[in-house]
Amino acid sequence: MTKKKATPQSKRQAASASPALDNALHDIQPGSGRTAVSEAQREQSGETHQHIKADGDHEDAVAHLTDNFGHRISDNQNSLKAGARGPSLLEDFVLREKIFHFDHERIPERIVHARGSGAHGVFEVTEAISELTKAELFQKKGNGCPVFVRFSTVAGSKGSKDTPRDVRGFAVKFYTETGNWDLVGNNIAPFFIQDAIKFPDLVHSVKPEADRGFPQAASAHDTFWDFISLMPESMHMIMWVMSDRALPRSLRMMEGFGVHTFRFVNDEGKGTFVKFHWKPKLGMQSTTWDEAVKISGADPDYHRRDLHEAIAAGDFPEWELGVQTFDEQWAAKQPYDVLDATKLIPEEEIPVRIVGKMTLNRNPDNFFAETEQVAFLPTNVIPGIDFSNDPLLQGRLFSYLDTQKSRLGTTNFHQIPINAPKCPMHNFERDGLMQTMVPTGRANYEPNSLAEAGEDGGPRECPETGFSSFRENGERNDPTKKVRARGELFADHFSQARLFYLSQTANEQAHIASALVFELSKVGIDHVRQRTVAQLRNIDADLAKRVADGLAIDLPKATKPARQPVDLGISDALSIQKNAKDVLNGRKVGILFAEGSEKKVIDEMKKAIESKGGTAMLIAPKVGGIKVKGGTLEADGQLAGTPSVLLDAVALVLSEDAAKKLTKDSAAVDFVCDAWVHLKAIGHDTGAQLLLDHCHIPQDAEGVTAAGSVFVDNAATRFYEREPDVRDLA
Ligand code: HDE
Repeated sequence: MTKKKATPQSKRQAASASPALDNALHDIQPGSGRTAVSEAQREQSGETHQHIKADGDHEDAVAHLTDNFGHRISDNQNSLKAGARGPSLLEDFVLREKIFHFDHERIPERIVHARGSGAHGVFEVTEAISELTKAELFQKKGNGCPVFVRFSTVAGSKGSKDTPRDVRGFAVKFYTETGNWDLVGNNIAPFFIQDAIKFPDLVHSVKPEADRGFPQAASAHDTFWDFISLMPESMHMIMWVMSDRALPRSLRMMEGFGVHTFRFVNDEGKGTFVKFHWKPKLGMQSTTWDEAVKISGADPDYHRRDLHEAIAAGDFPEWELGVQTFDEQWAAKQPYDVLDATKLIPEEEIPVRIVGKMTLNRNPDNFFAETEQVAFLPTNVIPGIDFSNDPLLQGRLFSYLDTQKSRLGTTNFHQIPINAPKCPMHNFERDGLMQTMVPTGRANYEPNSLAEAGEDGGPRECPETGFSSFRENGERNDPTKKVRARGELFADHFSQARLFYLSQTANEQAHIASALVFELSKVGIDHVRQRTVAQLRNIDADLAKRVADGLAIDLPKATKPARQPVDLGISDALSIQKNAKDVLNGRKVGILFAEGSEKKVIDEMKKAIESKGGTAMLIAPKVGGIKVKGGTLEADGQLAGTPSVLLDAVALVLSEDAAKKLTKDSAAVDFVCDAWVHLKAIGHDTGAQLLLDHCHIPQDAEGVTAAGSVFVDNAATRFYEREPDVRDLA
């Protein structure tokens, strides 16, 4: 394709020929930001290009179109083809990335509350309630924080209308200094059901019917009313849903409710039940049903548009936050259960006390990034606000975290800016899909003592200011206490460690001591070695001493056990060696041979091994047919590739000449020496003696015998007695 240079004249001509290009050219005003450096022109085949002028500012990185990895794009109108009329080329990474990204633009919509409209705002405390809650936010009049609010319908899909007869979600995320607090409520005070376990049934029944996929965003159909008619507990909410509350005139004109009974906890740890209310500054207004139906045709985005336009015009929507608070004694006297989410507390019984004001003052910058990706979690509470035992609320505490994983695809959804707290957050959670944080250092666990070694040890828990669950359940019929604690006897950390150690054979104990020496020798932090040996002293004094000796350090003082260990004696069942079976089944015996070996000896040994359930493996310097005395033999494994570490016992059937030759082959020498130091049975014929001598293996050593039936028996075991001769154990 030849490029035609755009002259001012050709631009004018093109502009007059196309309204779209007219607009593009209209955009291009000197000094109007990005477009100032671009110019529009038509290519030969008529497509419009808006590109940086040849003599424009090529240093201006922001103005230049790039792919996701920062490569500048020269042509965003044409894919790369084999000739102007040829097929597209696979190497066109610009095309492929663009389409790939587009193909994956959608994420699963919310199962309920899919259609929503969001706004940013601020919350301000208008009356301190420190006597009720220790929540930092409510300690002082004038305290405040940013918020993000998402209003929603419940039943309809993401693209459904704004004005069905439906409940409206009223979810507020408070970005407080002590963490996010999500008050995820509705515009209707009671709920349909009393227990979380019924929620999937409720939602299935109201959603489009399973076989036909309709009706959309409507409760007026068989399955919903079938379910409701069998669910008398829903009748209270049904009253509200059939009322004009389900037809709000504007999202700005709805009340909001926390629905559940929550709990305030004050500085002294005293709990007070609380129900939350949002009161709109504009009061409540509704449409009529007929109006709502017609609005859904005339403007399906009626509420979203209304909210957006009001905020854009500076007519900021406002709500007051109110609380109804009461104690268990009061609750016990009511003719309903305050833990039952299908009930409300009449305001005439307990007036709503106004404690704060919320103002929505900023539209989202990006609908997807904010309104779609916002993830509310009823578990997001702050110290001073806690849950009640409402069984519906308890189910929600599980559900919301869970749903975000399938909606947003990653456990790191908290890193999406709209979900991230605006206060500092630090912990030891790591990695996972779409991780964007790059934590430094190696403290990804605690407790740790890395700080003592001059490293960053990371953050620490705080019983003073950290969230600690309200201890007394307090509710009727439930005297149990919620604690983060363990039973008393869990504090005995050493008795059974001692039982285990003392139950081992002397050789096994030496292995444990040596393993500790090895591991701790790899530890570069001195105080960690010291502390570990100090812990060992509570298990067995001798063990601690052996390890300290092995590390060449002074024996440190024992750590103080949380609970004094007791002597539990010895349990033979804990030892491997005491319970060894010494059978050949499952074990592999290698037979090393070479040219000139006795075929008969090899055949007989193979037969004897297999008759006892073992596997015999022939190994030779070469794998093909090897001439042996009495015929030819093929090996199963080549010597260099089949070291004796892969075998449980080894037999050496070699002519003297072959043995002599093998003393010069490190694979053969390692084969024999390793079998020896790994305490394996070794069988050999007279020819192989030369190789054994070369490896300094004593003639009458334990487990080293002639390659006959004794060897086959030996092959079923390991010769731990030999160990002191081959290894210096701790
Ligand atoms: Fe929800 N609810 N819900 N819900 N709910 C969701 O969470 C769920 C309940 C409410 O604008 C989901 O992030 C269960 C009561 C609102 O993003 C999901 C139960 C109340 C929103 C979920 C309930 C609500 C949701 C879908 C019974 C009023 C929209 C996507 C135990 C107090 C929040 C998501 C937003 C959203 C589950 C009951 C209000 C599936 C299991 C009661 C306002 O997790």
